Amino acid sequence: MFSSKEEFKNVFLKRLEMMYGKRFEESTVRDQYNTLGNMVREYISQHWIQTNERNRAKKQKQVYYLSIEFLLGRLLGSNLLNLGIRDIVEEGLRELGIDLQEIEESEADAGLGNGGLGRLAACFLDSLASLNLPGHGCGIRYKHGLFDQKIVDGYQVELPEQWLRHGNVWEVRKEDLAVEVSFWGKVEMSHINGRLTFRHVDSEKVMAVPYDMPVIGYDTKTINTLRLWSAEPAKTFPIHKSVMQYKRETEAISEFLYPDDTHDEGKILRLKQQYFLVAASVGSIVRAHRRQYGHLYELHKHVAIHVNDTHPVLAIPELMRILLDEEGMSWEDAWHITTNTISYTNHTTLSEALEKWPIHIFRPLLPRIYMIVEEINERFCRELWNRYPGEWKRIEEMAIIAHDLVKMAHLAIVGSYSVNGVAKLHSDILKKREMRLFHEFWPQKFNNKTNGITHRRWLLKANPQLSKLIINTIGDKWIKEPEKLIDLKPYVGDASFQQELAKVKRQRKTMLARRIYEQTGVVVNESSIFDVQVKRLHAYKRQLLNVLHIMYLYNRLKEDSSFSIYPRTFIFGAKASPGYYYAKRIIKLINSLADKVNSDRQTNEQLKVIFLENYRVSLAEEIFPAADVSEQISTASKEASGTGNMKFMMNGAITLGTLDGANIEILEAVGEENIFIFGLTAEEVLRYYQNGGYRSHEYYHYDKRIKQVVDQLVNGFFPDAHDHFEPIYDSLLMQNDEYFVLRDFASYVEAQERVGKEYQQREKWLRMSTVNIAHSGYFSSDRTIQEYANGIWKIQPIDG
Ligand code: 26V
Repeated sequence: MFSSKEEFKNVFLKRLEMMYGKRFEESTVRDQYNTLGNMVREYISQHWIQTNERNRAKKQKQVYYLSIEFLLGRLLGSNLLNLGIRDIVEEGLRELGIDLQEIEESEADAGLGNGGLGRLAACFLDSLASLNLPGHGCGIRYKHGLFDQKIVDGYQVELPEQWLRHGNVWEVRKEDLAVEVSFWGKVEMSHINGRLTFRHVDSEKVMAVPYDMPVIGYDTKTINTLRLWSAEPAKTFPIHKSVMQYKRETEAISEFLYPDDTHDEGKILRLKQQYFLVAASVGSIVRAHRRQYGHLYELHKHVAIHVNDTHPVLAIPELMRILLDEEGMSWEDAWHITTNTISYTNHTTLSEALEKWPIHIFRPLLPRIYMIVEEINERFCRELWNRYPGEWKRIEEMAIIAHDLVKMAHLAIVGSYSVNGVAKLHSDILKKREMRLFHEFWPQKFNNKTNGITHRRWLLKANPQLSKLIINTIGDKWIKEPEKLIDLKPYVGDASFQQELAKVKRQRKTMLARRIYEQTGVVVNESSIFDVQVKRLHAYKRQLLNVLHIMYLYNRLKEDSSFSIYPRTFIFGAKASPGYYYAKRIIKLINSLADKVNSDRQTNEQLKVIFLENYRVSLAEEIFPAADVSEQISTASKEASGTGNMKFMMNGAITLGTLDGANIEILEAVGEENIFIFGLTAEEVLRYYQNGGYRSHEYYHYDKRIKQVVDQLVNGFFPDAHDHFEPIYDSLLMQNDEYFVLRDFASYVEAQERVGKEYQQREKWLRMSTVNIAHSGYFSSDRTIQEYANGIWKIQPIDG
């Protein structure tokens, strides 16, 4: 686009005047942002076209990653970075008196996801393009992403998110590629030329209009596509409904992202969203394939469709429907193609998150799809019967449809050629427990792909200070090959490297402290330990354990004058699902504790508690680089992987965690002297669940520290909360503490004491921090995506 900053400035000024009809001096930050965005779009357009042309010409296998969520965050900064023009742009703008950072911060986060699952999808897109792999995302263009969180009097209040308010420079509406999606109606059967045929009639049509966004790889010519579908009224309106009602119901499909990441609410609109995504995506994939190859018999050789969790799993019956009803294939041929095209990732074993749709919702909304699911189920059960004659119980447990419910995970396993978990422990639990019977039946389908994160956003972009230090120390090869970060290993004990590392961390802590002051008015001690827990609020993630420990520290500081600690700043960020009342009470608890602790002159030199509102991707980019301690304290076996743990590690924070999810693999990578592990193992937890034997009140009675903090939830210690924390108290004692908070308390306190001690051994701590950074390359999503490409999708990079 421009090889020098002079050239950039000229083009920028001219473009700004052309777009806005005003001089640069009168332009707003938004004008400048849009100008820059448009320049980038224009710059990449040729490469985008060429990538698509090359894909067609070379007939290379393509992968389509179907996901109900893509949590992208801001795009200007990462696009400039991946194009390698960020420095020129920054300098050029500086000479014009503009701060690039200010322009970047004016961009709204594309927050089309809840948390881990959606952010993983976004990291995967970045890695696919950066590895030159032909892989595209398919999702929904929600008008409103995950709600904005405000904290009012310590309580969470949700506001509708409005990322499209000022338009979206990164998208291209492609009306000509719209796809019609059918709901409701009935299925007519008839015999044509001796073949039973099915017609879906009297249906209500919805138009799915694609908005394409370019996915720009780092230092490659590859530009992949993220296709987001928007729901609009179709050309033919239904006759039995008012125009207004039809329009409202249609547009509702892509209006809101569901703000829940566990409870399957069984809402009809959610099933509509799922089928809408699937029908539009599979429809456009198949149409493109048919145009190029003339038939669909070899679809699986040219296309891989990946379903991210069970939400897009209707891709299986939808593809079957097309092959059977539109292409006239036999069931056997259609099934062969489908089950060699679709692969599936499981992201959780929490039973409340496993999707099950009641037949009375499913069948009327999607009558033909339901028939196909029924047929898949019948054939599958017959196969089971042949293999396990007489084993009714087993067959009932494995069936796709049972007790008037359609089990989406079962459909996913039966209709795909690969099923993977997202960390070793999680995949083992799937094989040995959650999906044991399926693993017995199809052992070869199951595999593990440990999650990763894009080091380009989470290190290179989020932490330019640390990136620069790493480049000055070992060069820049790690940007393309993240595992080269291991070259830092010789510097773990290097005094001057340590000094620089400490300086970088301090600088980032100062920056975060400024943000904390802006948002909360609280001044934090920049040389205190920044101890951070940022993630969705969930009982199993145990923010409560963190809180109870802080209460314990506070009590000791108040009561025992000989007790002192190295100063700590506990930082939280978390959104609670609007209907998850327990989680909302924990948010109030954190804020009540913050008020109490931060205003106590006796302790607030040593202890501060901060709740940062509206945790999201852009805020995360400020938090990870400033963290000293990474809290990963879920009940073992519950957190499938975690990916925040990897972002912290890559930025030099030390994990304080349970033996859960990918924490275990972080431990294996860094060694036990470079991580703080505590608590029950997954096996111990699962044994308790199976055999009983845990009585939380024993821990309450025998450990004075526990009794004191638990009592403080209800004894007036938090005067502004009245009886608001009673359900938390009850969960710990009356409901026997389902997540083993009290069981792990002592072990957690002890691990926290080690953290405090070792932090003061500066040289040792910096050594640990360096070891963590050095070993973080394995957790780049480049490694993960390479494993998917080789092991599951069988795709090759696009050359030249
Ligand atoms: C489930 C549901 C259920 C219905 C309401 C809407 C909704 C939205 C999302 C989900 C999926 C929850 C599963 C999930 O996010 N799992 C997380 O996936 C991460 C990436 O693999 C992993 O690191 C986390 O440990 C895991 O909790």
